[in-house]
Amino acid sequence: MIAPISAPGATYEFVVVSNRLPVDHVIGADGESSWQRSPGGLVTALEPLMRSTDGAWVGWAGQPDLEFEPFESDGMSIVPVPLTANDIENYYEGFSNDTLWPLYHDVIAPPSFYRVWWDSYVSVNKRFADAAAAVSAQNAVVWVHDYQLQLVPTMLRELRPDLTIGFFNHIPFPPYGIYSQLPWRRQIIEGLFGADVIGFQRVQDAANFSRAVRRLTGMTTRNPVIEVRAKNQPMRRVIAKAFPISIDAASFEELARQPHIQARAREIRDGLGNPKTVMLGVDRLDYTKGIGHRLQAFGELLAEGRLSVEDVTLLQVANPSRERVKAYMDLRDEIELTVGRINGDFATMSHTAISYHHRGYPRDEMVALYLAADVMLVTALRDGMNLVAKEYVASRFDDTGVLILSEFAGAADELHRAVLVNPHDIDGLKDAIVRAIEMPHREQARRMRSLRKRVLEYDAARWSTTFLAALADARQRRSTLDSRLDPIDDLEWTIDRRTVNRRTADG
Ligand code: GDG
Repeated sequence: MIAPISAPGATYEFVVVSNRLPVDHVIGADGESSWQRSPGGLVTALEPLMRSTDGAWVGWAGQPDLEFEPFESDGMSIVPVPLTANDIENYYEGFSNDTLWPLYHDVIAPPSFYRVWWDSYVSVNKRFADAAAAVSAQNAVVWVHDYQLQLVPTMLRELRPDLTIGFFNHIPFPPYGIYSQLPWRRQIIEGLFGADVIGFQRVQDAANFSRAVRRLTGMTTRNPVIEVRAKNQPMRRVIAKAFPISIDAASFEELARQPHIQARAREIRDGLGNPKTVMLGVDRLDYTKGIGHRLQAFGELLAEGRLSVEDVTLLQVANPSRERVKAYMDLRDEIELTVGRINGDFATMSHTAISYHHRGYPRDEMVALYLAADVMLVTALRDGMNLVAKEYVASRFDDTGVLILSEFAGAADELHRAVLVNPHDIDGLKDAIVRAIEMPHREQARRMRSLRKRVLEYDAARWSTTFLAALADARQRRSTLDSRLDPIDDLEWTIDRRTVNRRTADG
């Protein structure tokens, strides 16, 4: 249900800031415009909290050159930030998706560095910071999300020193040797410093960040605290720590238990000619996901006769993504050429090798796919977390199925009982696939039980509660500390270890 906000100029105790809103503005074929929920994991994790705390969500509505007034949607206040077509080209497709994304994912694709993109990133981040400042109540908690908005924390703190600010990075933070390529490497670090708590997916990401802090600002860090003192300023503590994101696991299990979804899973298998084994890949069509490596391994196994299309089908869902960015257009061509070749070489009149689908599906269908799959292939070359791996596990309520998981996905830190692979090692990947296909049921069940325990315990609610508890802690500390932050260029960052120890001892 959508209604205009009753009180213009309203402010909120809890504000979430992300590039995209949890609702998309869509214009239908008839020219009529409407708002559609985009039920991502983040919305699911934060929705109950937004409702109970009188929260607002600040973000872009997904359409260029349109301005909207704030409105209410299903008990949430929505505060749209307008972006022009130019902003989208430079801030979003350019700096976010063609500079930061490849740089933060181990330069799997070469990042482009254009000053005009950076300028746009700065000005759009300022617009988000201004919008968040305008709707935040006195002493509110603001939670900023992801790599598109890394300058917002400090911009916001300069506008509103009273706020408690959290930042969560959904993608990896790269090792210093890679991060240091960024011409604006110092500005980004300084942009993040306005936050009280900076969350990462993996312990390694937080460590990479702390190292970049030491190298670029000369500060000493004491895990997880970066306690800094600017010249003539009181001490300020920033926490940089891993808070691995998760899914609403119970809702996946609930869907998986529904008879009509189970019937649909059987129908999917029938449609594939009922092979002994269905393997599944579900990814945004992105070069970080290692789809090509997976296809190569499968193609070689068929060529060597270790697998046959009568027995095994690979079902690959490739959700369209960033289709205006050149690297993504090239990737699509490459993947579809490979799929075509493998099918051309190995499919029979009755059995296809790869059932390939370049589109997105409703959530029910996703769960039916998870249920239909004996083996789930997650072969990311680098991934912040990979929620698909967790969704597969949450859906397998009968403890069957095998998850093959790249050690370069954040999920590998938690899902130890998956069959872990290095996707660059094609021979190793091939052996893992064969092992998964042949895995006895007892071993599958042993592994799946352990995976499910982890995913059901550490779900999205636990993730957001843990992060917000760390923020509440920071807020408590801030009430006793003056936390004004001057423009960082004027600062001489120093650390006084004796003061760190004293404060820790004093609690
Ligand atoms: C970024 C980071 C991190 C996919 N296709 C369909 C569909 N999906 C859903 C999946 C899953 C989500 O999209 C994808 O999440 P991932 O984690 O796998 O990957 P990214 O999109 O790259 O996400 C990643 C994540 O942020 C969260 O912090 O884990 O590392 O890169 O939930 O189910 N959903 C539906 N239809 C589809 O066709 N309904």
